[in-house]
Amino acid sequence: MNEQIAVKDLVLAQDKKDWFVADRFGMFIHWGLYALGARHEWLKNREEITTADYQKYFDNFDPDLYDPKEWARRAREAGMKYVVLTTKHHEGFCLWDSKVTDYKAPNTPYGKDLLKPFVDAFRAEGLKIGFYYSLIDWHHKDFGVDVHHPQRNADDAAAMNVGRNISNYASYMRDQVRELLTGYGKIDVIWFDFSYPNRTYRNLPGKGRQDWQSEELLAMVRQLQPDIIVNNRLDLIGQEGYLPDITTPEQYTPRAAPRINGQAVTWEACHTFSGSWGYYRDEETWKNPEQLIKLLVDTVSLGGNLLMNVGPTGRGTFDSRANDALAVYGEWMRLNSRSIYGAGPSTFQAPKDCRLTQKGNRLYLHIYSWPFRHIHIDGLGDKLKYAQFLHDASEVRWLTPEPTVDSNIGVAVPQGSITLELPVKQPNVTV
Ligand code: JFZ
Repeated sequence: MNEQIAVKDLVLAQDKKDWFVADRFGMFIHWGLYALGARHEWLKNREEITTADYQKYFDNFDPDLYDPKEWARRAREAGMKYVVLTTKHHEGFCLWDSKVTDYKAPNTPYGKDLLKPFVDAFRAEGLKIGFYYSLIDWHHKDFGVDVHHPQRNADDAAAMNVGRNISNYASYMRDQVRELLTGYGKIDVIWFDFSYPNRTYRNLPGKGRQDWQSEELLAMVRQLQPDIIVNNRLDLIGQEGYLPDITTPEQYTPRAAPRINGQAVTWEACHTFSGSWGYYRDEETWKNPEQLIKLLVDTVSLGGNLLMNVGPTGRGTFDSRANDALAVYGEWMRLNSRSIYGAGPSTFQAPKDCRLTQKGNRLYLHIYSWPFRHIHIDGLGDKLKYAQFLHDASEVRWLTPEPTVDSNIGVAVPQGSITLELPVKQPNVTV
């Protein structure tokens, strides 16, 4: 490793992230050979499938209905402003025409590169482009059997590592990332996944920054794409002066905005429609419309972005459940996106069963459970100039000071609170 590289010099300036923070909502896409297995993108690991047995997916990969223009249109209509695509997931299969491997889409029955048309289509719809690139690679000959490897339980697991040279793999990754960051114009996000340096299983190790040669990889990324946002999974946290550009909690909405060493950080929650990331035909854990909208609002109210995942099918389509979920976002965002784009956490305290987002001096109240007529908000007394519903711009009136009625006797009403007067019946907010 090049000792000259100081990771603290590889941190992206905050203003380069302004677009990301304002955009708030992106589409994650997990697509690879595992779409054919249609039972989780980790199936090679979960079922301990050998590379020879996994070959059937490569030999049958032919997404004849692939139409990235349709994907891009659906993403834009859902209100998503950027996209992150798995150019290579843990299985090692590459969607683009990489010069350093044969394990790529152009060598399958499909016979063509999938990435260039993807990038063109999403850019044409005005979305920013992100590439997910897996650090884990269960196909590469120099990637040793480790705690997460499909062959971790093989009797000869340790012996299988003889002759494997992880530094060849690190150099292969740099070659591939160089291809990705030089062949497709300006790339806005790169999402490396993932490090597990301290895990062990049956004497098998984990992998982290020494294996990936993370400093060198990151330095190369910065040199090729100076404005690119790099996620936090290179195992560099804790290195002198280093802060990741974004922090990426996964399938988990934190109770408060994440911090590193007490410092607020730019962050992005990633979630799925169905539970798994890759297309999973029989999964029964699809989120309902209310959960979908709340994930977005919860995240933005804590100052984060939401990266919501679709797992396309082996024919290259979004299945109907994914399209329905995207339409839920589209319908909601058409009327409510003002509370999302450019918005963030509020300086005011959200009332019970509510979330607040704020953009400048505009406060957005998201009511999760419709009350009988009254919502009390503290601290707004002399600040509130006008209130309206977002969906139809109809006026909402309020009482200030908050009335002191019999039921309030003995209750301290905070100074400066107001009481919104809502209709008894919740308006249909998606008309
Ligand atoms: C990773 C991938 O394994 C997964 O398939 C998907 O791509 C997701 C977005 O990222 O998921 C992880 C990453 C880290 C852990 C678990 C799942 N971890 O550290 O336990």
